[in-house]
Amino acid sequence: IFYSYGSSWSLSFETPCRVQEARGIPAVTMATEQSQVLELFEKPFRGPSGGSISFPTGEGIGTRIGTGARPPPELGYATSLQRGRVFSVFIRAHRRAARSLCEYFMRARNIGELTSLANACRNLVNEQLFIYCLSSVIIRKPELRRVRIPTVVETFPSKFASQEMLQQAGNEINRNPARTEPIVINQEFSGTLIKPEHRLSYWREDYGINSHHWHWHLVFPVEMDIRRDRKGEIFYYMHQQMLARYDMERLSHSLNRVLPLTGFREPIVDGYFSKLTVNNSGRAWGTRQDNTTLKDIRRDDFGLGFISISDLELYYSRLLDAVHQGFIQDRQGNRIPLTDDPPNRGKRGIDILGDAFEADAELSVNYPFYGDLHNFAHVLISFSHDPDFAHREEVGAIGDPATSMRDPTFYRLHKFVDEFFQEYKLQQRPYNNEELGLPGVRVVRIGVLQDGVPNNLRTGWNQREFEAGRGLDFGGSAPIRLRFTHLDHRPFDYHLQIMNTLPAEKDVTVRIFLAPTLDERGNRMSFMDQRLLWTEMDKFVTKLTPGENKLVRSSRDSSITAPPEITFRELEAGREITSGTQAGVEFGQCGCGWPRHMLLPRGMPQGMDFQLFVMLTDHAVDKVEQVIRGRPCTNAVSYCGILDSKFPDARPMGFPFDRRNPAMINGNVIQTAGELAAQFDNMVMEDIKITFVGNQLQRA
Ligand code: CUO
Repeated sequence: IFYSYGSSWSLSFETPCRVQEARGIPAVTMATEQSQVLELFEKPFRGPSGGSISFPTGEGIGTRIGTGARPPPELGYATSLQRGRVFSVFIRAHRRAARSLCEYFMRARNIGELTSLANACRNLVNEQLFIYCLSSVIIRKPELRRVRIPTVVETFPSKFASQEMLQQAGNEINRNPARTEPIVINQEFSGTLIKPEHRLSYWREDYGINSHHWHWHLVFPVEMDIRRDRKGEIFYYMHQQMLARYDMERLSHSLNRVLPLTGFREPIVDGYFSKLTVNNSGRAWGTRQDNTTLKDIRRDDFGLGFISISDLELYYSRLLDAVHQGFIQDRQGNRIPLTDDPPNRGKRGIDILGDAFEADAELSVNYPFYGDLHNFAHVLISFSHDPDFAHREEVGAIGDPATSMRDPTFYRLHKFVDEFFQEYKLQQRPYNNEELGLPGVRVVRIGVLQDGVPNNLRTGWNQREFEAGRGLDFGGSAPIRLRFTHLDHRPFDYHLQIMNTLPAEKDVTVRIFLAPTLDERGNRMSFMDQRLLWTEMDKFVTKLTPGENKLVRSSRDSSITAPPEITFRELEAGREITSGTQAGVEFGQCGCGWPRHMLLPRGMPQGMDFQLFVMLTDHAVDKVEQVIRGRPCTNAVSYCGILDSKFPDARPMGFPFDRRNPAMINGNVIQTAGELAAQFDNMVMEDIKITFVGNQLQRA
């Protein structure tokens, strides 16, 4: 079959149970399977003797604590991680353990077998590793596609709510075990506003973006023998887009765009104190003071040998050489050209560089030479407070994808990573008229409409509750509900008026971007200055009839967002999909995707100027022929791809803003995005405002 970015007009909603029943699988079987899975995910820290947690002995890796029983050999390295400690995909020894455990789970042919395998090892392996591999296998295996994974916010509430909050809740339950009404605690953030950076705490500590990042790294794992189409490129693009969104948010607070780390020898300006615990025993994440200097590390408790800053500098220098020389060398010394215009749709340079920089030892062209730069950088920063385990301190929050986006330094690190990719991108030729244009198709007008108001979008605070008790060891029958305050907006529609002057129908890809109009100084931006602020809002395919076409597209159908997190309670009640455009379980989400409530930047109370950029391209050029296998996970395609299938847009990710602008078009000098749009009928820009109304946002 042929698949591409979906059009919301052609798909209807169908409940999962109906889909399954139609295939002869009774709903009751599904419910039983789902409840078996929920049982595996509930209270992951409950120990072999009803909740005990093992404390580190100082040896960590290689030390097995728990039942005393010898682990079965088929678990391989899976038991090499201590229980009660952090599991991090940024650490190679942990990835090796994950691969063993995932391979062990992959033998399951159905939910019953998975449950048996899981119950046989759950007291022998690290709790976070256990949940990671269960989640990974449930997403990957076609035989398990009928069940859903509950939100990681409820499985590991200690990664999303402060120890103080959870402790208060526990105390309340202890005081009154018969309590039936929920305990509601309003969220507090980790810092105070005395530090201007903390104006962004609500954004960095949002449960949705952190959950997305956890899922993203679950779906695009490193060294797990899983092949994902354009993985290196999507690593670059998804993180670049998160930075663009962060910068939009910063400008909404009159803060400058984030600055990159300038190397590994300068003090790290921003500290971070997460207030979170890594498990229910109160073991805290490592913290970092402002202006901490990085040091060489040796953390045998994490299976990390000696990692020096010089190693990272060497890797960086070699990678930069590759960019500047225009080729990268494999282990046999072959020179592989780096270009984003490879012949015969070969692997793009950005994809090769992404694999080498992240890095993935199995995908990097030369892992021993180009190293493990990005992962090591996470590791080095996450151990900067205790590089040699002298203080027996735990890894910092930047060492785990579920918590790393809380730390302001995450963005400086990833800005450093992105500057490398941009160094490469700016060496690519600009797009030409043929690539940018679409003769015969004209975008006449675009705009947005929210609650009947044109081109002025409102954002404000909303709240969402989760049951923390699902992931905690304490508490009786009373639900421990946590109420998170988060940014949100009312849904809105894009309205597009398009003229197709061709004599026939035309399939087009509609690309919608948003960027702030003004820079930090209040000036309009050049194309090159604004280039990295353009955030993808939506991308979809539609068929234009000859003549005038009026399209209405809902913000809810965005190609970057996922539907709201699914809770234990909702899954128990049989809810699998609340809304969305994809039908049935097999086209359901896998948790990856930017949270819908964070689609818009905050804007300003007095209104902030933004620009919408809409571009139509020829779908005949964009399309990718492919067969969808397994569970496609087609939500948030632009950030998460389609599982086990090709990325459904042949153009470079970020097109057309991933490259420098053409200097001239049709004899006209191009210096701004507006000047570019003015030269092409298939592009248009529109000024809009985003106004932050605080608590006045009506609940959606
Ligand atoms: Cu997602 Cu560094 O890759 O955090």
